Amino acid sequence: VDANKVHRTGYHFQPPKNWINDPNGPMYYNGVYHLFYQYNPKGAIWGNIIWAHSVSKDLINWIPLEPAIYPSKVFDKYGTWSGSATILPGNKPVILYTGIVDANKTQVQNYAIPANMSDPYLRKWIKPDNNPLIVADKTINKSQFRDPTTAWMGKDGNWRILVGSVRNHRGKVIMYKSNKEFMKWTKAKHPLHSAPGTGNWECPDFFPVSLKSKDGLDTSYNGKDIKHVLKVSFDVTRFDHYTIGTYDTKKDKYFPDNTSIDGWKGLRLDYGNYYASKTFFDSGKNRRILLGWANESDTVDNDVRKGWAGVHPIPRKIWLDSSGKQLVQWPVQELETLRKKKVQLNNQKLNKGEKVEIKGITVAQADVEVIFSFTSLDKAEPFDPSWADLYAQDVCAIKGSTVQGGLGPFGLLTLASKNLEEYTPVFFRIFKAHDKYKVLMCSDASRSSLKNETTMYKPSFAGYVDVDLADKKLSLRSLIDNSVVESFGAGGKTCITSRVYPTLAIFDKAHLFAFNNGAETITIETLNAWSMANAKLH
Ligand code: DQQ
Repeated sequence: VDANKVHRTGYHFQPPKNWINDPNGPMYYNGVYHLFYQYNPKGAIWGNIIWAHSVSKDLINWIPLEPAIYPSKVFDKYGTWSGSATILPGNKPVILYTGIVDANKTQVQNYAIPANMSDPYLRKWIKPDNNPLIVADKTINKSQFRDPTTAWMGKDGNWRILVGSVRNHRGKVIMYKSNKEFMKWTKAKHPLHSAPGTGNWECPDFFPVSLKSKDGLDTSYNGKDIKHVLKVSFDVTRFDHYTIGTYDTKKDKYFPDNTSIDGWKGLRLDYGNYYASKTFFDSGKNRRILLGWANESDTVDNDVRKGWAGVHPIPRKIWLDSSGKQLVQWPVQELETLRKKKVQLNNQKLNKGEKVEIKGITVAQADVEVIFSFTSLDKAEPFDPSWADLYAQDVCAIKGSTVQGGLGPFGLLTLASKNLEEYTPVFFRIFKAHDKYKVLMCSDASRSSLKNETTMYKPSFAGYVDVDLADKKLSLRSLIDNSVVESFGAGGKTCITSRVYPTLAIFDKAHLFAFNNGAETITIETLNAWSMANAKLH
């Protein structure tokens, strides 16, 4: 096999070669989904960044187009960094992006518009000469001032956007307002929000979610029965953090609910390798869609050797959980068109130490949905109070899939070699804390590869799942794609994306098992697994 091809994805978005990072300016326009993304046309490491462009009818199969935005003017000569699209009244799309203007990485906010509105794919974009639209004033650190959001219109008819920044370790989103012409932006009196000790905030995203329905809302919607979500990418942790809160339109400020922590230990969109994400409102299907970026976790040398780096996780529908306390995400239903051969298990018991192999499909490129059940919570292990200060990830590193437990660990062993020299377990472990049960979900890369480069990143990613165990069931879905394991616990309440590089468990040498290493017997109520066809990615 061609070494460059081993870990390429079959249905997770990636171009034929070179480096990619953030999704940019996603939008649904005249029946077409547009994806722009940060791309290095010259190699497999970050640099020379342009906006590459692909379009799709289903968010799964993509048609590559020519680059849309690339350095060419004084206001973006040193780089065209991340940004967002807004569809203005009259059905006119406009892109806002960050231009790098000098070797000191001075950042300004620019706009671009389609050159030819009758081209259904909007291939060519113009950057008018009245750019930049926004430059940093003297209170702003001009090399940490980037990633404009989709604009929203307030009740006063003025547009608003956020730009990510930092001052004295206080991450913030600076708000700018413009009249309806969209061309004259002034800084608002206060940032929409900020938080101490969080470092630089990249790729902010600010959007309304419904308290009543899983449908999405237009970014400018500001009626009744909604909450707002502020998501920012923490430069320091490299995770996408969010809070749910109230947008006070009079003060033009955002107040997070105190149902989660507003900082490093708060909620994350994904507890794995997932960064610089961005949502958009899909008016075709009335849903909000989340796109993100999963970087390599192999060494830079290996990235260069294989000639590519970075993939995009599957686009996810995103909505507010009925508790109002967190978001829920699920792969877009269009993904299911790639499902081919199916195998099924029903009512299969797994006693302590048992595992069952799932055979008959291409398990290195598969979609697996499973519902586990158990008859009692009595055997749940005690939750060590000292773990309360740790990240879930640290608890997973202590209590891995082979450490026998009470209720769990149980789950899947993905991308496993025949004799388990390599495997990436995705599993649950249920603890009893003083007044409630705590469900830990792990996607543990520590034994994913026999490759042993010291700088290779093999984290024991994990998050807690805030789920009602009254029905004594837990569900898990994993999208396995050669070097991607993208998992959704409890219907998408906790999501974890891992990048792994097996050397034995590749193609038809990969195996898939369900396992239980806990004293409580676990039942696989149903397990459906499908071979996944290749998507048209290029
Ligand atoms: N990537 C872009 C920046 C952004 C960062 C540069 C996040 O605009 O802050 O490629 O990954």
